[in-house]
Amino acid sequence: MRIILMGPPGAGKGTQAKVVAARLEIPAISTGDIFRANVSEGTPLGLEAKRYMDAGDYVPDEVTNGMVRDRIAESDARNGFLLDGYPRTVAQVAELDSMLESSGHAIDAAVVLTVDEDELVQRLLTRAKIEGRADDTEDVIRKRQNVYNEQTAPLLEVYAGRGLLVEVDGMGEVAEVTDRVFAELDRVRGEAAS
Ligand code: B4P
Repeated sequence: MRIILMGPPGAGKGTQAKVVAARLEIPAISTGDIFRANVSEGTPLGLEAKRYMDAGDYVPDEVTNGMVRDRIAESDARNGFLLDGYPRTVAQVAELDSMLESSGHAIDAAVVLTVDEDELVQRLLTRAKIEGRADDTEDVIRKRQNVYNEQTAPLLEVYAGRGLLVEVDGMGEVAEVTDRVFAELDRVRGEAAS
């Protein structure tokens, strides 16, 4: 399967992506994780990305698109992949469409995790205490929520219009959310097979 996992910061994309992808035996491709790995290795990409991430802004599309294009061309992504946190802008949707078109593939589902705003902020503040991420301070969390609402929330309409949007309640225990994601993916697979 080729799946997009969407949702506001703190919705649990990264958390669910790992479990879902492992069970489906496809790679979870997290743009946030790739950026953070580059930041900690001090690569030129990491230095560029860090400026934006620390401020709660999105990394420019040109940088992000090239990185995803290279990653999904790798052999482990040939039979499917789960994109965690990409696309996040209208321009990224267009770029992903072109990547898929050139390989003759299509997205099976765009899963969006929905979580109350208070719970989102609480999760990120808790993560800040545990992981100390530079973009998990209260000001930057708010900035990221705004950037999501302005730039990424409109993408839900795009995928709904294509009949690919699957909404999953992201509140509750991690395992419960995973079960809900699989219930929806099973339904999508069932519909595709019939
Ligand atoms: P991401 O790494 O994607 O991070 P995120 O949106 O903050 O978090 P996510 O939703 O994955 O939450 P998580 O599972 O960790 O992006 C970081 C930055 O990278 C962006 O701000 C941007 O600058 C840049 N970036 C990434 N992709 C980009 C793109 N395509 N274009 C441009 N820039 C891009 O969960 C959060 C916390 O909640 C964790 O501590 C977790 O343990 C906890 N949690 C998860 N599920 C829970 C549950 N059910 N109950 C309780 N807690 C839960």
